[in-house]
Amino acid sequence: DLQLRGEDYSALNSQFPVYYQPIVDLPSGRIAGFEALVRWEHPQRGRVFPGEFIPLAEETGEIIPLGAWVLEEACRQVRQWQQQIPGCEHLTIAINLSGKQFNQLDLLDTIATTLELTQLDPHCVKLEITESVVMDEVEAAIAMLNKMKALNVKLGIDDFGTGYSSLSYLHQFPTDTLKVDRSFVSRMEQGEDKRAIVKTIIDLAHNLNMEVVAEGIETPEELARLRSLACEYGQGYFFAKPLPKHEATALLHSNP
Ligand code: G
Ligand code: G
Ligand code: NA
Ligand code: MN
Repeated sequence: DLQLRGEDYSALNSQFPVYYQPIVDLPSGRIAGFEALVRWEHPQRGRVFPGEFIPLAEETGEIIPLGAWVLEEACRQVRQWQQQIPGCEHLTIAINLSGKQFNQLDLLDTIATTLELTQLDPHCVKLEITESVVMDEVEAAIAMLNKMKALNVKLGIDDFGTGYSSLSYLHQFPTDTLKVDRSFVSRMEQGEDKRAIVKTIIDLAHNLNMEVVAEGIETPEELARLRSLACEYGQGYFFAKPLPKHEATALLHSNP
């Protein structure tokens, strides 16, 4: 019963609000940006989480207009924060792309049009593709990533470590960031061997000139360890859950 029309923005705004989870610069503790995470406020069922409806939207193709909506709404919002809140001039926004979006050449036009419309600096936009999507058809993925890179946006590999990355390909990806999957972060306190995995991923990323975002930071111990491993950015409930836009706005005002 997911029914969407790309042009129906007022319905999209109320039924598919975009939430924002802070991404923190670990050395300074300041908010560097947000990840956009869509929700579905279903008129009958109440709030539905994306883990449930994104796969459905992928199957039906609705992910194309829904994804375009999230991209536009999030870019517009971040541009507004940059302009209206002192110290937020360089705020970034990370946006998830599904496999179906990534495999459509139209995506390039959608990105270019959205950047033009919202006047957001492309360097402030980071598009996240999961490891399993880029590894599905590696050569085609590299070609697409290079076309996206030509639009001057930043690129990130999401959920790193959960798929089957061929290390021989990783250096060919024009990506700026690796996101360490939260399953690795949450296991760090279980022992030295678990910590070694996180350290290895971070060192690998740095050797490939990529920055690292650690997902799912929930405790001060995890935060301290990630700082000591020179991880650049962190995200997780320790800092904040995904927030509706007015709460994210309030947080930015109180966290200069
Ligand atoms: O917020 P939650 O933990 O339920 O999100 C689950 C997953 O849904 C996330 O890992 C993310 O990959 C996916 N997701 C959230 N928002 C979007 C979106 O706008 N587009 C796509 N393609 N996936 C999203
Ligand atoms: O990588 P992906 O796009 O799937 O990750 C985003 C999802 O992770 C979001 O849906 C968000 O709700 C969830 N998330 C973010 N921080 C934490 C955390 O600290 N703990 C847990 N369990 N989930 C988190
Ligand atoms: Na993500
Ligand atoms: Mn992830």
